[in-house]
Parts: sequence; structure tokens; C-alpha cells
Amino acid sequence: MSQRRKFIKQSLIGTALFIPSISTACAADEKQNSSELGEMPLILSTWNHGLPANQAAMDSLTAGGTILDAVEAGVRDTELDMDNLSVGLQGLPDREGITTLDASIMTGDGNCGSVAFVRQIKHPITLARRVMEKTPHVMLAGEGARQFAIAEGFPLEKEELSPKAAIEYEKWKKTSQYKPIINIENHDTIGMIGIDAKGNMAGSCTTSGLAYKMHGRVGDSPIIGAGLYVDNEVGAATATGLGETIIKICGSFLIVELMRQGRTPQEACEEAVRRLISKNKNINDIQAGFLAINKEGVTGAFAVHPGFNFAKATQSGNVLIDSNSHFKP
Ligand code: SD4
Repeated sequence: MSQRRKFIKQSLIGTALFIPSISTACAADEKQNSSELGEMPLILSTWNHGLPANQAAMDSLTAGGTILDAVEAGVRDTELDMDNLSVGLQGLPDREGITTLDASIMTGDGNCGSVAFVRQIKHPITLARRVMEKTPHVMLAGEGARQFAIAEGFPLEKEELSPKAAIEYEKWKKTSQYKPIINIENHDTIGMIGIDAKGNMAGSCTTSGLAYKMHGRVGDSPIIGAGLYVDNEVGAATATGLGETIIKICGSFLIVELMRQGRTPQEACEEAVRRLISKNKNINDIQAGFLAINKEGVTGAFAVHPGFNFAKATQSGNVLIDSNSHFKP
């Protein structure tokens, strides 16, 4: 288990919104859905970088932002995290050594925007929001997304790998393993879903995608219904892991629809993982994890393999929780 996967034993003590608290990571078998988790506002996000991202989201709410502002602000924090090799321009590149980014954003009333295969943009989540708010479209990709960004005044960043990504890419080139298999510890996308005190929801998802992917490959994160889905009438879901497997089952949409039919967020996440396992061979090499919230603010999380964790923030604190998984440690 990498350093970054270690439990964080103490919450990031926050700003005005948080009651300072010592928050321990819950053991995998600890109940993730107790009624105390129905507290709102609530922000849920993938992996341990979710802790500072949640904090940024909560800060945005405290400052009077909407839940949409919050989920954008939250993942913008991760897009700047130089330690994260799966989000933002510092992420690991594709096989050609080019970093391309995917992102999506969605509100509980069904509005959404996304960008895919975009280069040189520091905050693809903000570009996704701009697509949602300023175009008649949902998704822009590649050069078109970059042209739209330029027209909207986004600065184009220099196209060069971060020092860490450059080292990793040089190592990878020695073997040039072209198999798009995600190591079960090698993913750090941030998916964030949130609900405000009035029950309005929004979600965001941003990634540099699978390391050493084929040039042009797009994962689940910018695909509405795969990496992210939000519906105020039911709940929200987001995903991380090998995107191809998540796209094949429309993972986030599936979870929201299962909740619509009466499943709890936990049951819905578990069913999505079962579905994913049933549709994919080589499951030993595949990690995928899901997060869900229903409109009562009850949460769920489940993964294929152990090792997936997520951050949950309410006014009581911001904690890292180990997800349960189909396969046991
Ligand atoms: C993708 N789902 O592009 C993303 C990868 C991921 O952390 O989750 N990385 O397939």
C-alpha cells in the first residue's frame, strides 16, 4: 500500500464550518451508513486527497457558494495537487508522453457539462462547468474543447510533464507495457458528490485518466452516467477505477436508478460492483469503486478490491473512511 493510501488519523481541522474533531478512519467493516451520516450539508469524495478537497468544498459553502460552486471548488484543489499523478496537468501522460484531461460536472436538476481529451488546461472542471453554462452542448472534446477554452479566456499552460510524471514516464518507457490494465493501487481520480442543507445536490469528477493510455482514450470520468450522475429526486453517485469497466455498466447512472427503485446507497453501490464483476474478465487486475448519497444524506461506498477509501465531510468533521469491497483483504 502506498504512502498516499495510509489512513489519515486526524481530520483536517477546518474553518468556521467545521467543529474541530479528531476523526479516525473507519475500519472496513464499520458501518458506513449509520443514520448519523444523514447530516447535511454533506460532501463525499474519492481517495485521501478527498480530505483537502472536501475542506475546499465546505469552505465554498461557508462563503455562501451553492452546492455546484462547492463541488467545483473542491476538485479544483486536487487539480493543483502536485503529488497527485492522476488528476490535473501534473498527471501521468499517455503513451506519447502527452497529458490529456477528462472532467464532468452535474447539478441535481439534470444540468451537466464535460470535457474530454483536453490539453493544456489547468482546471478542466471549470471548463466543464463553462460548457454546461455557456454552450448548447453537454460535452466538448480535444481540440474543440481547447478552442472553447481559449475563447473563454482560459490560459493555455505550457505542455510539459511535471517532474514526478516525467520520472515515472521515463521508467515506464523502459518496458512500454501497452496493456491498459490499471494496477489496483494506481488510480487517484477525484469524484465528488455533495448535498446542501436544503437537499440540492451536485457532483464533479476530474482526472488525467489511465496512465499510459492510448492517445485519444477517454475514460468514464467525463461521461455523464458513467463517472458521475446526480438527480435531486433520488441521489448522486460517482466512480473511480478502470474507466472502461465503469462505462460498460453505466455505473453512476445504474446506482442512482437502483436507489430510485428503493435500494439504499450501500446496496446500490454493491449491486453496481457485482454487475461490473459479472461483465469483466481479469477481475484480479481491475479496481473500481463507487460512492453514493441519497436525498436523505445517507451514504454508500463499495469497491471491487480492498484499498479504496473516501472522504466524508459534514459540519461535524472531515474523515477518511475505508470502503468495503467485494474481494476481502
Ligand atoms: C479513468 N476512472 O480514466 C479513470 C481513472 C481513475 O483514478 O479513476 N483514476 O478510467
